[in-house]
This record gives sequence, structure tokens and C-alpha cells, in this order.
Amino acid sequence: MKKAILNEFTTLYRFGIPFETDATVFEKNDLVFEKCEKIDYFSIVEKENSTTLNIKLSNDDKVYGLGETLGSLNKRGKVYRLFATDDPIHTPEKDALYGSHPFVIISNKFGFFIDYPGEIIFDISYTKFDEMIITINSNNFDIYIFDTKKDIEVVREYLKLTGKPYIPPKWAFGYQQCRWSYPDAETIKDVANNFRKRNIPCDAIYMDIDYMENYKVFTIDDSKFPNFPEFVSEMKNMGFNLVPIVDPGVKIEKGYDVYEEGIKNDYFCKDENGEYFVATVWPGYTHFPDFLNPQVREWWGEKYKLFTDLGITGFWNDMNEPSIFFVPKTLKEYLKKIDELKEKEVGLEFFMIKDEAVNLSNRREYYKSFYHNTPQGKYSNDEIHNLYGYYMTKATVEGFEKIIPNKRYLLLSRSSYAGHHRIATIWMGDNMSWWEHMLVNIRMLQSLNLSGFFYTGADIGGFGSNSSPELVIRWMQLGVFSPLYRNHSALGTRHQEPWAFDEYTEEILRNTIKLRYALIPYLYSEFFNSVDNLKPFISPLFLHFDDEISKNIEDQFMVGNSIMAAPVIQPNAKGRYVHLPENKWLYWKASNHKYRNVKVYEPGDYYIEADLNEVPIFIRENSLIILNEEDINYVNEKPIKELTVIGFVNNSAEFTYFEDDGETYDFNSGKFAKIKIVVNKENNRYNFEVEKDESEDFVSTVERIKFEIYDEKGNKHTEIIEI
Ligand code: MIG
Repeated sequence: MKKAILNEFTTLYRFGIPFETDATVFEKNDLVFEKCEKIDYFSIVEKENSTTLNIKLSNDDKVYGLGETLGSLNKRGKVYRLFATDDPIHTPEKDALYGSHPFVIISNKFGFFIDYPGEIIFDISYTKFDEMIITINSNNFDIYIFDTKKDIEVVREYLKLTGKPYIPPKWAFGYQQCRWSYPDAETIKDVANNFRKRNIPCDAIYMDIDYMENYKVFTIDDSKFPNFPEFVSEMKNMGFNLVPIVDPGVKIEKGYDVYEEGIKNDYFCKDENGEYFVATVWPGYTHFPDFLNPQVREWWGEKYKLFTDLGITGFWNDMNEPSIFFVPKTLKEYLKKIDELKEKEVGLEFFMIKDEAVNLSNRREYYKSFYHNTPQGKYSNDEIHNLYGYYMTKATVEGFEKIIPNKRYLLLSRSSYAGHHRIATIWMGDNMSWWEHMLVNIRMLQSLNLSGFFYTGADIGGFGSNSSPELVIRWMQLGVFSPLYRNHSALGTRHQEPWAFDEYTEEILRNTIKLRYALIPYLYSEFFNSVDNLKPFISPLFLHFDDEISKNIEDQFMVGNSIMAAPVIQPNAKGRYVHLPENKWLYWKASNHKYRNVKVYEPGDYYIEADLNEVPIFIRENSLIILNEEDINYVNEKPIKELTVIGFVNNSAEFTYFEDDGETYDFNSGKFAKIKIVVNKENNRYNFEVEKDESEDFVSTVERIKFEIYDEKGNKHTEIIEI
């Protein structure tokens, strides 16, 4: 083992000769290593082909991190297996999901990141209460230790190491509608018309696998989309972005260009005998592109031109764990077993055979049986398993750099590895329409934000199983604060578009979505602010408040610096318990973005009311939020001329509004405007200051600012300033 000191806080410990992942952004060639024997806090046991790290935990230690995992926000009490897995049933005992983010914070002590792309198992206070036992399936890996007691500094060090979070286009902050599937142009048009006709804002409609011809990637089924280019521009004119799905498995079919090119250029993964590996997914028998090979990425990335040439800039890369239904051999063996049972009277065998069918999918042995041709040599998928989704996404992004340079994109991937947050993002995979999964959504928003995935979200309303009106309402209300605000549901389940239930539900959902649109100036400004400061956009209370209770609160979270969200996530509830830390709070029971129903609370613990049509919003003392109160159908429909500032100010507060073109990276070269808004209270009088900071290259469209400031008694003070 050897070590290299990177900066005041961060030290790299290297074991053996690791596979170099793409997780970090610093120049590795400059490293100066020295020999070393131990790592503070860890006891280390190196075995043949695996390494165990042991960390002692005190009773009061709190452990956060691990990005996309199940379990509580404080990760103690469970085993987590980081091995990308397509598992659509997120029940509490499950140990693996789609991504791997091996970054951990031991609160008020230190943090660490294990850069290893194969299987890692974290047993955190599961086997033994006072221990974290980490098993790495290798002797070759890097560990970065972030030696600072401040949790926020640990997060910053991790983000300095792995890079600034990705910034999607502004329209991606709007509402997005998805369904498996809206299979053809007519259905999508119908969905689009419903939004406009019913006066419900929406910015994007997704296209799931049925748009393809026999699930062949980079094809569009002509019979379902007779004039695709015209259809795309029709949608654009109505203000909708289309977001097609892209799957990695390439159908084996003579004459199909993607397949033929892949074979001709030797782009697919092979098995131990040098034959192309065959996996079955949606299209039937497929080959997997070897995204760890740079030439393959170059080829794949340009394929998105099919869509980007028409102006499409949103995509979701699915199935890239990669998910494998079965391989031909295991299915044959299975069918043979059934054959043998045909003539028998079966009892017990039925159960075995039934479970065996499920176990044909995603077997570990499959991942051990195919290989990647990387610039660092040949590796089995199992050894670098957690990188496949990342490299598929890297292929996409490298393509975008050429085919849509300087255009921001919405790019979701299902699988990911540490560092993925720099180039794109993820959604949280196949959840269910269960109340319990709202809490899972909230926890993951926070832990993914700690790992740099600032813009992310779960399937609102739940993907699998049937939703109810109340569940969708509460989930859509939670979604007001989810950076990715996408409602999605699975084949065969109940529809959950805003009008899918009854008029009462539709009316509430309309107001909920409008509230979200009103908040976009706040969300967008704070998002940029978070990225600039490497500070989570959605953050757990423990990053803001020092009191003991806040450290274990997981169903409330901060959105930027001024808002605390406390969604109602129980059925039949008229409110919920909240913890209001440190300062006074202004509670806005938001049933509508134009109607204020506010009340001042002293710090403490309360049961607060929030009826089914009310979204709880807590505004922190001495802070401001910003609204666009004008009704809009989609984000870029009209320039914003007037902003409403709502503040809860007892001394002074400030906020900086950020504005740019919303779709390019020109903000990097100064094309943006900022408006600094300051509210001061002196001798019971409020002073308002507005300072515009714009350049010749970019002028703000805002002409007027309306102030609505509340004091500690809940009295309102108003002012209008023309700028
Ligand atoms: O195995 O494309 O997570 O969002 O709708 C199912 C169909 C494949 C899984 C994705 C989901 C998507 C679905 N896909």
C-alpha cells in the first residue's frame, strides 16, 4: 500500500494496481507516492482476491452517503451491495440497486471514497452494531480519505475530486410526463393536447421502448410515427420536448445497420472463447457494445444524431447495468427441466421451477462470462461491472460534444458510477406506487445530492403497481421540490396523468404543477448557486443545523438555502409532524401559487396542518424566495417580466436571482444576468435594494419586483420596485 497527499484534507491510499476509472478529475500522472502501512480509523485485512476494511463506530456515530441505496438516510443497520442490478422490486431487504457511489461520511469525523468499479459490500452496523465492515472484491483499488470533521467540507472535497455537477437545460425544471408507453404519435399528441387544453403546464413527454421498430436501438417505427420530423416540430411548437429512451442491447439481425456496423468493426463484448456474447433483452438476442473502448463510444455517440438533428435534446439511457433477462444456454436448460416434468404430477417442483424462471435474470455468472477491451487491457464485466452505465452515458455525452456542441441536454441514465454526476444524471429506477416509496424517494434525493447528483428524481406517483388519487396528489406535491419532476408509470398499471382520476384530483394537480412553475426562478437560481459552491441543492438538515434532532430527520429537507420541504407522505393525513430547527420559520400552506396562507412558528416540534390540496413550504427566518406568478404553459413560453419576492425577515435577508439563455453553456463566458435583492429591517421599517448585474451580452428581462415581506408577527409589508 502507498499513499499520496492531494491537499490539506484529502489523501489517496492505493492498494495494488487499480483499474483507472473515470471518477476523478485531477491529473493522476503528477502523483507523488510514499510507502505506508496503515490508514487512520481503518483496520485492514488483505486476503486472496478480496480486502476487508473495518471501521469502529461509536454509539453516536452517524453514517451518511452511498448515493443510490435503500435504507435510512443514516445508513446504519443494513448491508449495501454496490453491484449494478436491475431489480424492479425495491423492498427494504434488497441490498443492490442500479448505481454504485462508494462515498461515505462519518458525521463530524471524516469521510472516504473507495474508487473500485467491481462489487463492494458495506455492512454498516448490521453484523455488529459498533462496526462498519467493508468487503472489496479485489486487492486493487484506491481509497480517498477526506480528513475534516465538517460534513459539508467532506462533501466539497468529494466534489472537488469528482467534479462539478452537471447542469441540465432550464426546461428540465418543468413538469415531465412519462408512461410505458405512449406508443405512437397519435397517443403522444393526445397527451400533449390534454395538457394544453386543460391548462396544466408541462415541458416534456417521454418516448418509451415502443417507438422503436422491434426494440431496435436507433430506429423509429414508421407505422407508429409516419412523419417523425414533422411530429417532433409540431411538439416543439406546442412547447414540448420529446425524450426518447435508448437501450444498449443491439438486436442480432442481418441487415440492421447498427448490428452490421458493430460486427464489421468488432465493437461488441465477447465471451471467453472470443465469440460475441449473446444476452436476451427486449429485442430478443442482442450484443452489448463495449463502451469501455473509446472507438465504440465514438461510434455510439454519433448515433444520437438521428434525434438531435430534429432538435431533440433529452434522452434516457435505460437497461445499462446491463440488465440481462437470460442467456440462450440458461433458458434452454430451464426449458429442458420443464419438459422433463411434463409427464409427472408436480407439487413441490412447481415452486422450484417458478422461482428458477425469475433467477434466470441478471445472474452473476453472466457478468463473469463477457469481456471488455479497455485501453488498460482486457477485463471481465464482473471486474468493472459498475462502469457500464457510466461509459454508455459517456459515449452519449462525447457524441453530444460533437453533434450538439454548446447545447445543454437532459440526460438520465439508469446505471451510474461515482463521477457520473459530472456529465449527466440518473433517475431512481423502478419504484412502486406505494406510500413507503415516497420516503425512499426523499431519502435518496438527499443521499444522491451528497454524491453530487443535484438534479435527480424518482418516478413520481410510482412506476410499478396501481396508484390512487391521494397517493398521486401527495407525491406530486413532494415532486414540487424534486429537481427532476417526472411522473412515470409501468405497462399494465393504472394511468396517472393529472387528469387520469377525477376532476377534484385534476384541479389539485393543476395547482400543484403551477406552484412548481412559479417556483422555477427560485429553484433555477439556487441550483446554479449550489453548483458554484459545491453544496448540495437538496440537502439533509444535518448540513444546515447542528442540533441533535436534525441529524436523524430524514423526511424533511432543504431546497436551496431558504426553503425547507416537509411533504405529507402518509395516507388520509391532514398534516404531519415537523421539526423546526434553530430559527423561526414562516409556514406557507400553499394550495395555489397566488394565494398566501402563512403563519409564523418559533423553533420547536409541531403537528402542522396540510390538507390534501396544500403543499407545506417552510421559509427560513431572514431569507427570501422568488416566484414567477404569471401563468405559463411551459418554461420558455414567455420572458419573465415580474418577480414576486416572498420573505420572512426580522433583520436582513438577501437573494441573488440568476438568469441565462437556459440552453447553452454561454453562462461560462459571462452571458448571464444576476439581480441581487436585499431586504433590511431597521426600527420596524423595511428597506429594499435591488441591484442588477448584467452585461452587453445578456440583458435580464425582469422589469419589476414585487415584495411581500412578513415580519415575526406574520404581518405583511409590500413594495414594488421598477428596475
Ligand atoms: O424492464 O422501457 O426503468 O423506466 O419504463 C423494463 C421500459 C424496462 C425499465 C425502466 C422503466 C421503463 C421500462 N424499462
